[in-house]
Amino acid sequence: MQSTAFTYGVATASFQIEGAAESRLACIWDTFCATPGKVRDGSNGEQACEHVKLWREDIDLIESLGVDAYRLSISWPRVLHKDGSLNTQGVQFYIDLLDELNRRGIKPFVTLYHWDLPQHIEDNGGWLNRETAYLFADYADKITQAFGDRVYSYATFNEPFCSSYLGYEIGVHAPGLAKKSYGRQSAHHLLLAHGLAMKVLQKNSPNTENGIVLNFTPCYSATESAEDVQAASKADQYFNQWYIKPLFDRCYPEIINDFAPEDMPVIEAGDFDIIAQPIDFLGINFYTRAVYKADAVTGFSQIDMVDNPKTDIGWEIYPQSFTDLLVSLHALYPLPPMYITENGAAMDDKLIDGKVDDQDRLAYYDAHLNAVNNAIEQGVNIVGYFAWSLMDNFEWAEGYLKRFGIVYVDYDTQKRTLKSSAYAYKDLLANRK
Ligand code: GCO
Repeated sequence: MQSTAFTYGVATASFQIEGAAESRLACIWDTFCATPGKVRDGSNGEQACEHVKLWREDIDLIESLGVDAYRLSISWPRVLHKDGSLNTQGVQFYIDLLDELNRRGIKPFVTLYHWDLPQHIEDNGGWLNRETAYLFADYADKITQAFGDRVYSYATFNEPFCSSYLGYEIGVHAPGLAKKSYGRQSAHHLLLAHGLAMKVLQKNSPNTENGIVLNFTPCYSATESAEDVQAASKADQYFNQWYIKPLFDRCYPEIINDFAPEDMPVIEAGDFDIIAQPIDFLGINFYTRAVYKADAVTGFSQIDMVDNPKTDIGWEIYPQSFTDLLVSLHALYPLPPMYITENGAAMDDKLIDGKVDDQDRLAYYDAHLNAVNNAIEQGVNIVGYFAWSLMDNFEWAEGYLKRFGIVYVDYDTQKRTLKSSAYAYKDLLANRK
């Protein structure tokens, strides 16, 4: 796998690092953070890593790692005004950043939507409103024209599962709504928005690699019993296949046939033809797996693998499931080249004498890079890998309590410190053949 053609990078997202909330519109995560009890440490994204202020130093940091690429996201509320016109100051921030990345030979991988929906659009129904899909396509149109040829790759969405299921179905992410039909309807509109925006990208930016980023939590059955095997399959359809199957097969998985009428999303004629636009790449985000058993009420329920190793956020460490996932997707769909757009671990880091010796995270990366390599050896077309994350940042409902960075951030001083995992990544990249 260590051929020079393989792209290695680090990833971040706008709301999680930027700060400078005063120079953009409010988004759904500002509102969610301001709602008591939603974010564990009661924090918000107002300062975060102060990346808008410190971006030049952050690019130095990225360059010092020797990566080929940097995956970032654009804050929709920073680049458009309420009337949909471009906010030139916000756009200029990204243009300067993109120019600097290009000047240093670091390929910009740009995600258009990493969860920070402008609040005024949410006030009009957000992703439950079909109109939002068209507003997204308009945003994609304007921003791609403004960026010109500065971008190497565009992803329409990051993890529509999280936006729809976590945000609109169980309410643990912004906007915090909780109803099954909301989850399914928002998912449909996010996928529709993806398809509409892909058409825009193909027109405005035919020379970039254009695609989407999906997250997968492979589902295993607790036992070999037929009931548990079926439960795992249903969970997989609901949490994973729901977001990829429409892209290739123009339909939702068969579990939709189990739905009560009131849970069914409204799907208009022709929607699947819009959704199933050809993509140049598929981005895969992977962190962990889940194990299910049959449940008489819900069909499937997740069980805790109590005895297995876990990261600081409680996610089981099971690298084999990463290989299994990649191999299974390859078997199920006619996939374009894939990038691992996120992989990483939250660990309980300690800054001691100016050092963070995160051997646990380093071992996670080692095992998961091996898992990717094993998939490549089995014929899966994986062309790049991005560590999540460049630096510690705002971890959504966990606030600043969970650290995913390969670089440590002291939020009081904004000092960045490379962890052992960052040095190891740097060595890996420096010693490529
Ligand atoms: C994700 C998000 C990241 C998270 C990471 C760890 O795509 O889920 O891209 O924003 O920080 O996954 O939870």
